[in-house]
Order: sequence, then structure tokens, then C-alpha cells
Amino acid sequence: MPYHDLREYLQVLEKKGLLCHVTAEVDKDWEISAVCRQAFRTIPQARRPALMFDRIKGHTIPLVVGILGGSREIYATALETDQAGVWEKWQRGKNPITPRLVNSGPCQEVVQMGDEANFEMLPAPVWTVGQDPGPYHTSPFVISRDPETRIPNVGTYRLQVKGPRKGGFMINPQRNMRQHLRKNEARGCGTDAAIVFGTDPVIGLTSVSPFPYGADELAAAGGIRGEPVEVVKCLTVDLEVPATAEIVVEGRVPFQGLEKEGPFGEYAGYMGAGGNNPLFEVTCITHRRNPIYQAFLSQMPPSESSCIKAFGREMEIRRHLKNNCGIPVEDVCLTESSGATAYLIVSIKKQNRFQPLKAMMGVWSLNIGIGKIMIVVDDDIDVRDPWQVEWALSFRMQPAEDIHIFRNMDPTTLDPSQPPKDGKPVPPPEQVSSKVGIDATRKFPYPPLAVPPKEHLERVAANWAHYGIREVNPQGS
Ligand SMILES: Cc1cc2nc3c(=O)[nH]c(=O)nc-3n(C[C@H](O)[C@H](O)[C@H](O)COP(=O)(O)O)c2cc1C
Ligand SMILES: [Mn+2]
Repeated sequence: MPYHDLREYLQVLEKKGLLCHVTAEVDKDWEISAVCRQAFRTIPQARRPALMFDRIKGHTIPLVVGILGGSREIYATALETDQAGVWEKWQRGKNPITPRLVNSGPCQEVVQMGDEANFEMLPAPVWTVGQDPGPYHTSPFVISRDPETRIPNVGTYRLQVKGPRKGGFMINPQRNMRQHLRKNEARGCGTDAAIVFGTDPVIGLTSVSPFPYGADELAAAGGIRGEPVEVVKCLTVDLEVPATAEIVVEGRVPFQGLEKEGPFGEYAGYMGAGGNNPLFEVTCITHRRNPIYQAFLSQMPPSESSCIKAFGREMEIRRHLKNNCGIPVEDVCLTESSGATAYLIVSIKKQNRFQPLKAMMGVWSLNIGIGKIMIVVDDDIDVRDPWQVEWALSFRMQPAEDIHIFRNMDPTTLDPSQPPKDGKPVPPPEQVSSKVGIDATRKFPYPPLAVPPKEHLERVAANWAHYGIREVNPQGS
């Protein structure tokens, strides 16, 4: 049975020991960010819990973070499976199920119209204290629709809190919602939008994943869940939102309403400059009684952003290379230290010598600027083990033949290594990048491996205690 709402999902996380309550009172304007950062940088991913801040100074609404991308185990739990089952579960999104419209839903238990609506009642933290201009919503699921086809889109685009009824979006040029804004601008109108916080977890996972334009993420979520997402009509805009959502902020992106947004501490680990970006004007806020607010931790990797992006993108790459390019892919790893964007390793069961280069071309043909550095290895190499990848690079690769550099490719977003022009950072629409692809597969038969026979190793392992070998304790106790 799919999760009905965020609350049901949080209970499951709690039961599995994957959610930890912070009961100490915290200040959202500096402390939440520092606690999250400390948790992500000191607790290895496999042991890292999602966090629920129960008491926030000056606020009544609790905040959850890391509940979708705190770790790969948490991500799998959101999909009601284990890590090995994620790929199969995700594939179900290819058979979308249209959302079911219902008359009422808990997301409208409390209604605040017009001047009553106060965006600042939500406990949006300040993330990069001293450098971000103020609090930011990092986990909004933003719903808008194509004015011609009326097909809705859901995407996560961060939002700067600019006042009780005003926000500032950051929507990259290639994002789907940009097309809605462009089409409406051409007709001289603004764009209705609904910002949803806290839903059944599958919706959040589809909101951050790059589905092609025209795909409705709520329908994809329905396909993955195996049951339609229930939606209700918004009260002030022509949109539908998940009925069991915790909080819905309805509003409008005004016609030609651009304003300075940012700078913001970005996924790559550096401050991004920000820019002139679309405004958001709040018309109404609806929420459940005792709502729960959700945030994502971004900034320097490892972060929730790097974990969630890695899983979602690895699956999209694998699907594309397999289904569209016919490459026998074994596994795909986008490293978290590269923000799950720049550094990519793909293993293949190579059938002919053209496939490594084709795998590179296949990845770079995707419209998401992934894989500035891409390494292709054989299927005996574990792409998640840097030691094995370095071994393959060291002894299955000849630099002059196997390193391929391509210029004038699409850029990695927010990559500060792109040199400035006339002393200023190059604006996103003008950015280009070069890419390097390294073929670290074997090109001809190799000598046998220099290790003891497998049966000897197994015999010794079975009798390990007999040898009395103890590990050194670094504490010396
Ligand atoms: C934590 C996190 C934060 C994100 N913030 C932004 C953002 O501020 N602006 C943006 O354009 N994309 C952002 N993204 C990426 C988009 O959510 C992602 O590309 C998604 O596919 C967009 O939806 P769309 O494909 O329907 O446009 C973020 C992703 C994550 C995981
Ligand atoms: Mn989309």
C-alpha cells in the first residue's frame, strides 16, 4: 500500500530507526543549518538519520529534513523498497496514472486568504548564514500548467522569502516551468503557481527528477505508487494540488516581474551569484491542522541534494543508455563529491570497441549537463569503489588513445571553474564547458589476475579465527 501522506511515511521512517527527533529548541536563522551540516559531514551516509526539529524558536510548525535524501536507504524507504529494488520501482513511472480529483482534502483544513496569509509563518531557515540574503524554501514542489495543453508540471525550484506575501524563485533556463512562464509572457500574462510542502514521499522524488517536458510528475508518481495521487482544486488559482499535502501556498508569477534573487550557497559547495529571477506573489495559504514543514539540505556536498540527485540521475542515465542507445550498462555512479553532477562512472559489459565512446555520447546528449568528467569501465569494476576505479584507470587506459576531450558542450550548472569573461562570471545562457571522457575498459585480452586462487582464499576465510590475526585498534585500547 502506498503512503497516504507525509505523516504515514514519517512513522515508517521512525519505526525503521531512520528518523531522529531534535527536541532541543533551535533557532531557524542559524542553528538548523549548522546542525544539519554537522550531521551530514560527520555521520557516514549508511548511518545518517533524517531529522525532525520539533521546537523552533518563535514558530509552532516543526521542520523535517533529510527525509527523502538523507541516505540511499531513506530514498529506498520512500519508494517502499530496498536499495536493490529502487530501479524496478522507478521504472513503473513509465506507466503514469492520472491523478484523481476529490472534493475536499486535509490540505485545506485551515485557510488564510489575502492579507491573512503570511508566508513568514513557515519556518524557512537561513542556510548559508552571513552570505544568503535571508531565509529560503529549499523543498517546494512547484505546480504550474502549460497554458495551451493544460498539462501540469511539478518541479523543485528554490524560493527566497522576500516578505509576508512575496517570494523570489530561482528557475534554471532549461527547467520545464520556464516554458510555462515563456508561453504566458508571450500572451502578456503571468503564471499561476501552487507551492506544495510535505506530501507522500514519491511526489517529492518526482519533483526533483528530470522528466521530459509534457510529463505530469503527479501522474508519474501515481504510476510508481500503483495508485493515483488524490488532488483538490486550489481556492485562488486554476490548479490542482495533492489533497493530503501539509501546506499549500497559492499565488502567481507576475508578468515581467523579475527581481534580484540570491546569492545562495549552492550544491557545488560555493556561493552562486544569483540573478534577476521570477517573483512569486502569494494569494492564499492553506494547510493541515498542525502542519509539518519540509526542507532539503543543499550547499556543500555531502548533502541531501547530492544524495537525492545521484539516485534519480543514475536511474535516468541507465534507462537512457539501455533503452535509447542500446548500451549494455551494468551500473552508473554519480559521485556525491561532484554534487552528483560533474563526475560520472559507467560500467558496461562491452560487446565491441565502439561502445565506450557511444556511452559518453549518450550521456552528453541528455539535456542536463551531467558528466563533465566521465569514465567508462568494464563490468568487473565496482563503480562505487573509488579504489577499483583508480585501478582500472591506472592499468586499462593509455592517455594518448583513451582520453577524449570535447569542447563547446553544454555546461555544468553553477560550476565556478568556468573562467570569467571581462572579469565577470559568464551568465548561464552564455556558458559552455568542455568535457573529458576516459575509456578505462580493456581493449584486448589481459593477463590473469595476480591473486591467490579463489578456493584458497575461501578456505582461509572459513578458518579465519585459526590464524589469530587481530586488527589494530587506532585508539590503542
Ligand atoms: C535539493 C534540490 C534543490 C534544487 N533547486 C533547484 C533550483 O533552485 N532551481 C532549479 O532550477 N532547479 C533546482 N533543482 C533541480 C530541479 O528540481 C530538477 O531539475 C527538476 O527536474 C525540475 O523539474 P522540471 O524537470 O519539471 O523542470 C533542485 C534539485 C534538488 C534536489
Ligand atoms: Mn517536469
